[in-house]
Amino acid sequence: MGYIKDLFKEKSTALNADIKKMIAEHGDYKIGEITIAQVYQGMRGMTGLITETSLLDSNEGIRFRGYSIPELREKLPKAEGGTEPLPEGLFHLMLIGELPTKEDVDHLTAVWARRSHVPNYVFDVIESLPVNTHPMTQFSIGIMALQRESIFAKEYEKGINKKDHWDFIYEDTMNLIARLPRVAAYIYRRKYKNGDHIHPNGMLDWAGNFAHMLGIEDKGFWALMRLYMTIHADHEGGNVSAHTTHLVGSALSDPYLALAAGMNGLAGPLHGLANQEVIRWIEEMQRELETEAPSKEQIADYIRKTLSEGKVVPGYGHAVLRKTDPRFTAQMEFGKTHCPDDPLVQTVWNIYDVAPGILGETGKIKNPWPNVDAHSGALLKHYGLVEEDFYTVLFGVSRALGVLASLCWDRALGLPLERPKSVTTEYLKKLVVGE
Ligand code: CMX
Repeated sequence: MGYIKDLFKEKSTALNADIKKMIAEHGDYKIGEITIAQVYQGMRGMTGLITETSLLDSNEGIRFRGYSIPELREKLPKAEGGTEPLPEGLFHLMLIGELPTKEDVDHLTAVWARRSHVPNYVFDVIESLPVNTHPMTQFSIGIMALQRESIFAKEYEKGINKKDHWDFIYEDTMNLIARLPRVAAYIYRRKYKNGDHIHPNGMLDWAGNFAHMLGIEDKGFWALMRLYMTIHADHEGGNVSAHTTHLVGSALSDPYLALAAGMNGLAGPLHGLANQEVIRWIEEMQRELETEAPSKEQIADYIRKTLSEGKVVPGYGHAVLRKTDPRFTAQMEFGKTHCPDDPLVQTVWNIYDVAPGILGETGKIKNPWPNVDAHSGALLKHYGLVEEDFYTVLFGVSRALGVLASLCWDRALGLPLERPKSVTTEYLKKLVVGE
C-alpha cells in the first residue's frame, strides 16, 4: 500500500471510532430546527451533511482543515523558485488533515504523473462531438468515457466487502485526478488550437504540467494555475458540485460517475459557469459603452441596467458568504503583483469599488460582495487564455481535488445512501393548520 494511502487508512480508522462514540453518546443532540421557509428556499442554513475537507464561515470565508487561504499561500510547499502553493499540497491536507512536507507534495506529483495516461478511446469519444460543443459538456463526456477504467466498479461487480470500498474509491480518485489535466487540455487544444496537442511533461508538477499542455509557457501563468487550482478546490459540502458528487457517490456510483454529475452542476450559470459569465458581462458593457476602460460612473449605471432587466450581476453574491470572498482577494493580490496595469484587471477592481453599494441598496441581495468568479477571468485573459467558455473547465479540474478527497472520506466513513425526506405543499398546508 502506498504511503499516503496508509496514512489515510490510519486517519480514517481513528475518525470512524470517534464518530461511533459521538453517535453513541450524543446521537440525540439537536443541532438546529427546520422552518418551512428553509425548505422552500434552497435549504439555506440547514445543516445536513458531513464534509471533512473544508468548512465555510460566512464572514471569514473558506478554511481547509482549519487553514485560511492566506495561511495556505504562506504554508503550503511551492514549486522550485515558485511563489504560489502547489495544489498537490492542498489535496494532501484535505485527505490527511495535516499540512504536507515538500517530500509529501513531491510524492503526490510523482504518483499523479505516473497515473496520468489517458486511453485513446477517450479522445475518440471527444473527437466524435461537434467541435463547438461547450467545453464543459466535452469535459463531462470525457470523464464519463473514462469510467470504463473504474477499479471500484470492476471490484464491486466481483463482490467486495463494504469495509474495502474506500480502498478502490481511493485508487479511482488518484487515477482520475492524474488524468483530468490531460483531458481538459485536450479539449482546449482541440477547440481553440486546431487540434495541435501538446504532450505532457512528466517532470512538471500537476498544475505546471496542465499549464504547459494548455500551451502557455509564461511562468506567471504557471504560478496563476497553481494558485487557481488551489483556491477553487473545495468550498465545504453544500455547494452544487460538491453536494452532487457526494450524493451520486452515496449510491456507490464510482468516482467517474459521481464527478461527471458534479461537473454538470458546476456547468450552471449560478455556480461555476459564472466565471465565463463575468467576462461576457464585462465585454458586453465595454461594447455597449464603446470603451475598454469604463469609468466607475458608467459601471454603476450598467449594473443598475442589468438589475432592471431582471438579470444577475455575475460574480457577486453567495448563498453562504456575507463578505468579500477571500478567493477573490487572493486573486486581487496576485493581480497587484503580476499585472496591476492590465485594463481588464483594473475594470474588475473598479466594479468591486461600486457594485457592493448598488447591490446592497436593493435590500434583497443578501451578499453584495464579490465571489471567486468575479476575478478569475481577467487574470486568465491577461496571460492569453482568452476563450472564456473554457474557464469553468479549469474550475472543474480544481474542484475535483476537493470533491474526490471528500468521496474517499465518504466511503472510509461508510456514509450511507443519501435520501432526505420530501413533502408536498398540500402536506405542509395541513401541517400548519394542525389537521
Ligand atoms: N445580481 C442580481 N441579483 C442577485 C444577485 C446578483 N449578483 N445575487 C443575488 N441576487 C438576488 C437573487 O436572484 C434573489 O432574487 P429573487 O428574490 O428575485 O429571486 C435575491 O437576490 C436573494 O438572493 P440571495 O439570498 O442573496 O442569494 P442566493 O443564496 O439565492 O443565491 C447566488 C446565491 C450565488 C446564486 C446569487 O448571489 C447569484 O445568482 N449570483 C450571481 C451568479 C454568481 O456569481 N454565481 C457564482 C457563485 C459562486 C460559485 O458557485 O461559483
